Amino acid sequence: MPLPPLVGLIMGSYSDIKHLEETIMVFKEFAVPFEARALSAHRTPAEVARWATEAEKMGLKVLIAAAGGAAALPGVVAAHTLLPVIGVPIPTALMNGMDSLLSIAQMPAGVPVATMACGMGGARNAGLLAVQILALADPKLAEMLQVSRRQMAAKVIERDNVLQEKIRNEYKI
Ligand code: RP5
Repeated sequence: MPLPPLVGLIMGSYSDIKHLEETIMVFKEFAVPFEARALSAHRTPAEVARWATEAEKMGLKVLIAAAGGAAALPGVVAAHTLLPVIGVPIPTALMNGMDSLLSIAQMPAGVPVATMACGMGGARNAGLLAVQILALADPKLAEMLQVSRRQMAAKVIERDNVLQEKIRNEYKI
């Protein structure tokens, strides 16, 4: 039987899913059970309110809300719950996602949304921040995060060595 979801991932439209693959990869990597919904703050406001209001009762511990353009979804979700809400700005054709980023980041005092960067990095960081929040109460997840950070650092060092060799060989310096 699948484990009950701990993270709720909500997106403003099914069309957003292609920008959230990195978030889902993080859940796979850390074996974190999650549920995904595509509901709009503007087109289906009642469903969004119901989902966000019931999220804590459903056992979810952290929510990720992604939206593009007039991206009200993360703020609306945050207005209906005390669970931490991570906002992911979806890139847009008109303004490369600057519209999404500012809509999500500029929350009024009292209702915070932890806003990620726009683009692939932000989508991955949303998943990682959710895992870090869960890891506060889960030492196994915390250890997995430590391993992941060490692996990331090792890759950077490896590329640094490659760079130095390239400079020596190609530029003869
Ligand atoms: C936002 O409007 C969604 O999050 C999506 O990024 C954008 C466009 O939605 P669709 O018109 O593709 O459904 O609410």
